[in-house]
Amino acid sequence: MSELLTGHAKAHTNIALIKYWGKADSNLILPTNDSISLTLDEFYTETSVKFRSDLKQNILTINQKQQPTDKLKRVNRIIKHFSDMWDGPKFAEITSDNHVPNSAGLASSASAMAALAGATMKATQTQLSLKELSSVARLGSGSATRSIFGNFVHWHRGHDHDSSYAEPLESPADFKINMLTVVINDQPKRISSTNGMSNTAQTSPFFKEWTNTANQAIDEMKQAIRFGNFSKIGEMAENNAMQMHATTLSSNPPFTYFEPDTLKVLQIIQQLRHDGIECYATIDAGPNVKIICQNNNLKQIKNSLLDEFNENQLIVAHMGPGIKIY
Ligand code: 2P0
Repeated sequence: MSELLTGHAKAHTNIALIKYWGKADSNLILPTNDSISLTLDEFYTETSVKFRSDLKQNILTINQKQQPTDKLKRVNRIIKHFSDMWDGPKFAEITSDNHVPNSAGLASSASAMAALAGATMKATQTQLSLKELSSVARLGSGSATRSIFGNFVHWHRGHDHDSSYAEPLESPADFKINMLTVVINDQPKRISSTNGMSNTAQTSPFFKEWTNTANQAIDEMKQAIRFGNFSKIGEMAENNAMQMHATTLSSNPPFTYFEPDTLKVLQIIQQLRHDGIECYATIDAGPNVKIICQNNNLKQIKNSLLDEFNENQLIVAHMGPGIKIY
């Protein structure tokens, strides 16, 4: 077959308000708890997939740099998932442009794997619902499951491939929240999310409690999102993030993603709240703090941070859309 079969997709990254932390099945990437996220508009990945009958393996180029083939394990899974379903070529040339600045301390695997799944679906002319596509994105990276949809998203942990999927959550049309990232360290983290959650699940005596508490928080967070209750969303997100990070400190050997400046930002946030300026923190598997806030307080929050940090350490992102496939 000499004809070129191509697909393109654009997917945005997301930040979890109730975090995914722990795998029930590391092969299928089934999480131990449900999670809820917010998709961000400023950060995204655009990917093209072109199946070619002359290839013996997949070729991946990210931001014009060809990637070593031993780094393609997760990419190969997604390509194979679709190419097993057709009689066409089995391997593809994949070109990806990441608009997720490393300096933002935001993960690009979520948008990258979601865009790859969407582009491959298109190239192989497979008909899947977005819900089914979210399950396939999950095979590339857990957080990619949620990047198929825009705004607020719920990832159901499920118990097998089909039952572990994401779906969008309703929120009031005029309800908007922002995410202000304070970049503390833009270097790659020492302990990947994958390893961090695995160490924690195996050794922290609090891990089971973390899982139960996160699962129990889901309905209340969904309710807060449905009614656009900013205070409730913020409070719950901050609590959940601190609970996740408590599991790393209680692991054996213990570890933490926090750095001294991480705590400095947390103290600034607490002081701002004490002064009546509403804002809340969430932190992923790295030292950078993401501040959840609304438009009316953004300027004042930035001003307080500028006493300790530079303007170029502060990055504002807004709610973003779901995947575009073309
Ligand atoms: C989240 N994180 O819910 C959590 C919070 C990091 C901390 O999802 O092993 O890169 O590929 O499924 O998706 C980052 O983990 O991990 C992540 P894998 P992933 O956003």
